[in-house]
Amino acid sequence: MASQQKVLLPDIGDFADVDVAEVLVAKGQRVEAEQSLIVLETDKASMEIPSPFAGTVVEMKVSVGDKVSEGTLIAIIEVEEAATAASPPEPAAKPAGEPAVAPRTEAAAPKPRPVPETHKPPAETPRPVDPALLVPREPAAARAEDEIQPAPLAHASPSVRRLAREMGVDLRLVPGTGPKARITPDDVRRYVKSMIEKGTAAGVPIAGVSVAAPPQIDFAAFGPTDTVPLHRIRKLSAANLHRSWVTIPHVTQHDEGDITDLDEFRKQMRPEAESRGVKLTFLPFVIKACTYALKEYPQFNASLDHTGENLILKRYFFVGVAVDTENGLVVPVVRDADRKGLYEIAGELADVSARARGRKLTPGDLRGASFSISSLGGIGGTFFTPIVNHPEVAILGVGKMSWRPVHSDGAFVPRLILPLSLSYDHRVIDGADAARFTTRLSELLSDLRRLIL
Ligand code: CAO
Repeated sequence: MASQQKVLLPDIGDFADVDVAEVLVAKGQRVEAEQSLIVLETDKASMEIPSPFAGTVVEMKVSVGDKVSEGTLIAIIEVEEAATAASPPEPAAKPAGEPAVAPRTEAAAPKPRPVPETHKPPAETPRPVDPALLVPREPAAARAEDEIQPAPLAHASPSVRRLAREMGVDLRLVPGTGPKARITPDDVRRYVKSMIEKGTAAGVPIAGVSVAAPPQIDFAAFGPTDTVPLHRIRKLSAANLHRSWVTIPHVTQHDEGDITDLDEFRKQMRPEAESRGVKLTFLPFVIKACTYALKEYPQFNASLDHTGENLILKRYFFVGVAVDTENGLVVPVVRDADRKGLYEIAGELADVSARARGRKLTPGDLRGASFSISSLGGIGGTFFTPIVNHPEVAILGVGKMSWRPVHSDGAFVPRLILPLSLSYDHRVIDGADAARFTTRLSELLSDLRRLIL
């Protein structure tokens, strides 16, 4: 005679509403006692919940994404008469505090073992687990893959499941080459390699794209806090910055420009600039020098097309300038900067930054940049790593100039040095080109006469 037994979630310590990360068995499947049924994940740990007895799964009552707590009905298992008359597996002699539910390590994973034939299993008695022994959480696996019809379940050991999670692989998509199509570690690695060869550039979701949700933390538990809603501008720029950060392999090339002569010239021109109603800061010079360098190195004034297979070189030079406002960062654009003089650029810069701070920019002011500059020099600091403003492929960061002793003709002389940090998309720009670009930029800033050559 067979009877149907409920499997309830045992005591899992101080956790409640825990996410079901994986369901390891399916309706109709034969399970052994202590065979893992589901995997739970909290922000600190993941754990497998084993079956208290052998039998056939009548129904799984939870699915991936459900939240469960102690006592939640997980599954109904049909147990043979002999098995129902058996006791739950007696814990073997083990040190105090060892969890009845094994942590997710291969060594400690629950091994299936026959159920002794003397007592009825306390099917509805949750068993305790020591949360201190739960292993740290692993990143959740990448899920969506459309092109292959996934098998309903993957046969794999806990260590292979762990490897798959670390690599962001959905095991249901991995063909198993072990006995009874069991998935081996090499199968997982082979699958990742084949996905990379297929071209992650084409958008195959793989490690790194799927990330764990941030944990909800009650900071008030540590001390007083204030909650300030993010301004719409900050939320918009946050989304763009995040996309750039995760999709563009960034490298930053640092360099310096000797702007002693440039600064001398700027001071000389200041009265004339003021008579024209503009303030001549360093930035117009940097913008102008960049347009020259961009013409010589067109791959910096470019975008990858949507296929990721073509580089679009732009023959217009629209320079985006990051402007710090009280509500967040905006990047208005100085159009055709290569065709404008320093005064005109200075005037436009003052205009767009004033309108940015007064929230008077139009969408057209923010569109079309082919290269960007982020200048923190007026505030302070030396080098930093600006984030490329997608779909551009490079951005120049400008730090605060300072007087430095520079060795020249056998003596140290004071020179005014401007820190430059060029971040670029390494998919389309090589480090050697970046070094050439910043070297050229530095030359142009050091000797403005080169701009008219
Ligand atoms: N080194 C030293 N001093 C500098 C300098 C540098 N690299 N760059 C500018 N300065 C000086 C200017 O000469 C000016 O000094 P005076 O008033 O004595 O002439 C002062 O700093 C302020 O300049 P400014 O900021 O008004 O003008 P700007 O043309 O240099 O910059 C703008 C304009 C809009 C870029 C700037 O105001 C700004 O918003 N910068 C912040 C950008 C930002 O937040 N980037 C970060 C993006 S990533 O989060």
